[in-house]
Amino acid sequence: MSIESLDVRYRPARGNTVKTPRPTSLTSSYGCTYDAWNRLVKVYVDVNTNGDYDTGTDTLITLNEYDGLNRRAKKHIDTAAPAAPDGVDT
Ligand SMILES: [Ca+2]
Ligand SMILES: [Ca+2]
Repeated sequence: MSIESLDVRYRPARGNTVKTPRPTSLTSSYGCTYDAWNRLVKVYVDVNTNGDYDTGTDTLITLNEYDGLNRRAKKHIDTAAPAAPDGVDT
């Protein structure tokens, strides 16, 4: 596989990566969402392939929470990812 075949997409206005290859399957990808301060908030499997995160449909594998000083205060992860993502652990 060549680097040119990877599907990586950016949101041009802000330069944030909105689609990135999965580590275990480079031909598949994860979606990424950011808040108004360009902080990575969600990484998800776009189950319905519409390019947006949909609660209840897409599988969330990372959820980051930040404090008022832009520090990541909490990171929720899906320990089943990347092999078999089933949503962030509670
Ligand atoms: Ca979706
Ligand atoms: Ca999980």
